Amino acid sequence: MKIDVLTLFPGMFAGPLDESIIKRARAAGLLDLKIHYLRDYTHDRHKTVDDRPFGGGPGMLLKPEPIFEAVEDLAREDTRVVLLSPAGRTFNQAIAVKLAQVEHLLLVSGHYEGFDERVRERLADDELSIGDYVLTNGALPAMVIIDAVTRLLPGALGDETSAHEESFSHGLLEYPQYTRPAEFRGMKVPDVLLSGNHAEIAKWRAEQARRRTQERRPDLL
Ligand code: 4FV
Repeated sequence: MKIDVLTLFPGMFAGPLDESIIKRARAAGLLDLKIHYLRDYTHDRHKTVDDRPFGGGPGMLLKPEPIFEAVEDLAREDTRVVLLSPAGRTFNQAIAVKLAQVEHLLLVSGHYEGFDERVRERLADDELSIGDYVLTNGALPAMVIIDAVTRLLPGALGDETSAHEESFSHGLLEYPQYTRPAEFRGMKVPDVLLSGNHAEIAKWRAEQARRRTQERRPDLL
């Protein structure tokens, strides 16, 4: 999979995407990730990417020209151009699964008060928000999406099954899990998990996942 990111803060991407599973996926050629600096698509001495909103109002907006030039430079036929903004549909596991099947993803991360509307109208195939809160810029949302999508790429996770047996994979929250020691500070692991009776264990886990989802996220049911 190829992911290109357009951002005003390329430095923010150094670190989170150079560790663990993402690092291995890049080294194994499962993910071809490139970060692009929006100011590289400007032509004036001040490398201007923003301007005041027509009609007045607080703050600045991202100008259309640098973003159009960047997308026209980086996008191919099969590219899915995704804007990151609080006005987007809320990102979730189902969307991550879909995006993991895309050949080429171009993530456009916002800043200031947002994008000139013509970027949204003409360039965006999709617009995603990682949650109903306002961040300083779209770099973290881009990293969140890259992380959630990359781990779903075949071969990215050591044990493929883990991607199938996790929260949201069946629309439910995950069941409680335990590892050794079987007793810790008087807290015992549920006997059913020590029974070796896999049918009973599966039944218990399904009950627990439903109960936890009912309690914490009835909206998922
Ligand atoms: C955001 C979000 C987000 C809004 C103003 C960047 C900031 C600035 N992006 N999910 N929540 N973006 O808060 O995606 O443009």
